[in-house]
Amino acid sequence: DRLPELLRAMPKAELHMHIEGSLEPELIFALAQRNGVSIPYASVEELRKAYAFTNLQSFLDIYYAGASVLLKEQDFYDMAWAYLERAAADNVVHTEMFFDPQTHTARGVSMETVINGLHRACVDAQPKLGVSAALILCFLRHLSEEEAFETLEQALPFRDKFIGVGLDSSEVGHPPEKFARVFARCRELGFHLVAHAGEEGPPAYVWSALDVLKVERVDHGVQSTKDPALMKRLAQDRIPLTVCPLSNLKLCVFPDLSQHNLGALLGAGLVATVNSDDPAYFGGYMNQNFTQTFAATGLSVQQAWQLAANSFEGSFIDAAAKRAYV
Ligand code: ES4
Ligand code: ZN
Repeated sequence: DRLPELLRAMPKAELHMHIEGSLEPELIFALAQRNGVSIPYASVEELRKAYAFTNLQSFLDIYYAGASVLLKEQDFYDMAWAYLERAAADNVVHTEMFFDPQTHTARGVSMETVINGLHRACVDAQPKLGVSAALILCFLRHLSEEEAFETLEQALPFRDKFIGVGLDSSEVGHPPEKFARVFARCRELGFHLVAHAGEEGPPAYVWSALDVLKVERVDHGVQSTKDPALMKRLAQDRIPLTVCPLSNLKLCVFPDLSQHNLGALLGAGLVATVNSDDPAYFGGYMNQNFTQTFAATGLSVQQAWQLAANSFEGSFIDAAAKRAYV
């Protein structure tokens, strides 16, 4: 069976990963030591054992704790570089990385430190790894829209270093429309717009991400299959869904990978893609997401090529470069 080898070898784009979710326990411990930060785990093994989640919130609590070791610009560079090396090993040739500035500015780390460290790794990735890398700033939806506006203000001096904005963190109870005004402002400023919607939340949140926030892409969106009218809209407008199978498995969105609806999304003609989300926490980078999902669901060689083509179609690379891949 040569399908796993094809899945590993095919060039692909990653459109949904949180750079803070690429921090491996070993790097968390190394940075904690380097910065004199104490973390409530005695060892790498003990920390890894805490990676047993029941839902999104149980993961987010540990994810924010892990990010507390990041203080200096070099820490952000080292984290991004470790991910970019893993991405290159999986034949990811383009990646759009989310970052959560509020997780850091709330601890007294400056926006400049965060963005400069991450951006320097992105710049180095093209010549050194053959990976083109871009950044998307995410607002934390459990915080207020006013705090999102303050974050945008702090980031605007560095606007040439990120290509878009997104919306992440605790979904249920924090619908997209809570951020209508700040997304309208980001749209005026010319940023690309994406939002997590329909990960745990209802199809109504996907509708409002599209119609209120006017996002170009929906992150996750797997709950959309519950609403036939929404499926039709996503297919007609070719709105990409950035699906994260191992994340969905680990956060119990699906009881088993064999129950995942990626095949149904592709079958309905949607521009679905495969992504790693928080690879250090969910048990796999890009190629593990592809190989495990294909093994569990029986997707075909043709669907492998479709997913690779979708990843470039859904990306924010310029139109001429896109045509070379799709
Ligand atoms: C996230 Cl899986 C997921 N969902 C929502 N927000 C997030 N931030 C990091 N990973
Ligand atoms: Zn995510």
